[in-house]
Amino acid sequence: MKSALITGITGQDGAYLAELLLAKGYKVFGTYRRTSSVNFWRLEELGIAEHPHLSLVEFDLTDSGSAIRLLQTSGVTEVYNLAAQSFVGVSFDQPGTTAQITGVGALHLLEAIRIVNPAIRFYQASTSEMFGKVQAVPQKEDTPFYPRSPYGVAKLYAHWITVNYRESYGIFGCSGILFNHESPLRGREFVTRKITDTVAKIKLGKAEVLELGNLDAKRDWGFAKEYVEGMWRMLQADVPDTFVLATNRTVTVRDFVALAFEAAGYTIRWEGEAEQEVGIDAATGKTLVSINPKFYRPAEVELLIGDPAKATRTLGWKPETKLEDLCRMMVEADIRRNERGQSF
Ligand code: NDP
Ligand code: GDR
Repeated sequence: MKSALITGITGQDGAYLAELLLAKGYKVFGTYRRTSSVNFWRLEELGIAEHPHLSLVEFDLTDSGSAIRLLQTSGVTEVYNLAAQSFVGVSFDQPGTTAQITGVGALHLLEAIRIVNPAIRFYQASTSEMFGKVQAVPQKEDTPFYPRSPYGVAKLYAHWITVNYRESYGIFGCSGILFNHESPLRGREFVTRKITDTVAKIKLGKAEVLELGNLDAKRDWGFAKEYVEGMWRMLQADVPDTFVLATNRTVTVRDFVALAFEAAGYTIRWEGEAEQEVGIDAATGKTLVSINPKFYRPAEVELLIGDPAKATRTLGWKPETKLEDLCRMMVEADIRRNERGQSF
């Protein structure tokens, strides 16, 4: 039986990857943090929390000794490092913690692999945030990096240390440069889920207005469930490498807002500019969207659009779900959750 370790199994990607690996017959070890309240709602929604081949183990990525013990006791042959302080906005307020978890955390796992069993295959969850300030479009594996947040800088360290351990010690380390990917399991602090959850609340009369920051940012948004398949394919390849996973389509936050309201039966008309911009319900004239500058970031990534051609060519991976369908899936899931009074 193949076995894998997933750090960050309580997050969006961790839950989908666990579901995929369990379906493929893996024994899965998933790490979660010791906190005052448990956070297994995603595993529960997917119906895998009690799976007989799933072991949940307490672990913090900042503790290098436990990384070594974890690999010794679990005996896994694949490690997927998905754990991170993954919210770009928070990384400006907590740059040190972000560096320790999101950056140096990857080193702890690579060192543990080097010490315990250098044949273990390693996946690092890299990000389009490493491209940051636009140097070229579409962005691909050889586009120069220019991160624009402490999160992006930390991820760049984790990316390069993965490449370095591949080249220095022959470790099978893959870096997946994934563009934004969303789903009904996305955390509510990220913009797509904040939008779909608030749209659902407005529809049900539980909220009045959706407050956002920069509506002009453009993102290449795909469906998370398809992206975890790409992670797995990277570790099954003949040679370790770096791959971009993206849809090659970019859309503004403003257009995603309009799509989400449309999925709930509203048509949005935009009026005003910059901080005065509002989104109005075309049927009633009511303001449904407004700008709150507290959601602006000190430095912004304006435009992301990725070219996944290498992953398609080498791994046979390609995105399938259209953004309109993904957005509708998220709005409908949030309407159901809000109707049931669920708050995650
Ligand atoms: P989430 O924020 O949903 O999940 C992050 C996970 O990391 C959670 O399980 C969290 O645990 C865990 N974690 C945080 N800090 C620590 C720590 N100190 N020790 C151990 N675990 C910790 O992220 P996603 O699932 O969306 O993303 C997965 C990975 O992919 C992340 O590394 C992210 O940066 C990266 N990425 C994501 C993209 C996306 O669009 N989703 C795009 C590109 C890269 P807890 O539940 O306890 O907080
Ligand atoms: P991002 O995702 O920073 O791209 O990082 P997020 O959804 O947080 O922001 C996307 C864009 O929307 C703008 N924005 C807002 N964002 C949030 N969160 N809240 C708001 O109210 C708001 N208003 C406008 C942001 O300024 C930004 O331009 C995500 C994370 O999953 C990272 O871990 C991952 O590496 C990258 O995607 C790829």
